[in-house]
Amino acid sequence: MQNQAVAISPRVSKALSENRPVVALESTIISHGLPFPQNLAAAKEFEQILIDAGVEPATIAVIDGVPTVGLDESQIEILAQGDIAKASVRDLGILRAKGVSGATTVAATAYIAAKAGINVFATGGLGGVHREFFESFDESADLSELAKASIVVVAAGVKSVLDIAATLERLETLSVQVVGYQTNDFPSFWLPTSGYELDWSVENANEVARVLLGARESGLESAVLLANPVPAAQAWEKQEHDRVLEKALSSAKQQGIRGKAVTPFLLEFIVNESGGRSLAVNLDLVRNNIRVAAEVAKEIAVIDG
Ligand code: PSU
Ligand code: MN
Repeated sequence: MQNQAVAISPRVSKALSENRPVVALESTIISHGLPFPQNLAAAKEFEQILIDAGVEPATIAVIDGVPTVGLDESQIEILAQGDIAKASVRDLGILRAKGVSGATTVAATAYIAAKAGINVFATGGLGGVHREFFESFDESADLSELAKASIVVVAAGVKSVLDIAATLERLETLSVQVVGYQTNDFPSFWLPTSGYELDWSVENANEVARVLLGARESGLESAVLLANPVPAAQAWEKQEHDRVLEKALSSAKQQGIRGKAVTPFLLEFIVNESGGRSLAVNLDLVRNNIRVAAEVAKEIAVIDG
């Protein structure tokens, strides 16, 4: 495996070579986005949802310096213990030089998955432009990397701890193709809506597949961000959501949290302050995104197979 740009597990490699559907999953959500031990159970469950749908799961992380596509159980356990670097694209060379492991963000996962030839990637929420950007200059590398990865990313929009309007503007500037899944209202993670209207929506997985292939036929190299709202029955209650988010933001400010620590801090604070309610919604929306991603991957395999 040495000197290999990306190490692909035999299962994923076989599925890809046989043109069977594969869905990539990120690992920062496991190490920094969900609390232990729920994260370990969730990581295994996420893969199982894909297996049950007849799709090969490809959880992605950097293992001992090597970007790895398709993890085994012991590697997933290491991620879930949490004592691992959060890795974006800029960290890949450093991790490789040092031979250390890292959990990949949406940015790094999309980058690696696209290199491996995977067409679909499911996550929870995308990083974005933080509020008070003009003081912090904090914009997630998720946005600029999606400009360069030809892959469908299924996500429940972005959290309203971010500046949603600014995030959508940046996605436009970066030519990331944003489409709502059966909606024209961009979802805001725990809530199915944000009030920000999207230009385009798609009705089914087949249409999503054709959007990705249409983009490639047009010579586009950017991602398709499929904005998939959490079902209304599973969403967080708006009033409680607003209260907890307000508190999380002021707490981050008070404690001077900066850089890549911001997103994990907010997520952990919100889980605790909501008494676990936000976590339940978070898990439901990821499950929902994975199910949709599985359907999209199957449609691409049929059309492109
Ligand atoms: N949003 C979530 N859960 C997460 C993340 C974002 O609802 O776990 C993670 C993803 O891995 C995403 C990363 O790529 O945080 C973004 O971090 P930053 O804002 O530091 O770029
Ligand atoms: Mn940031």
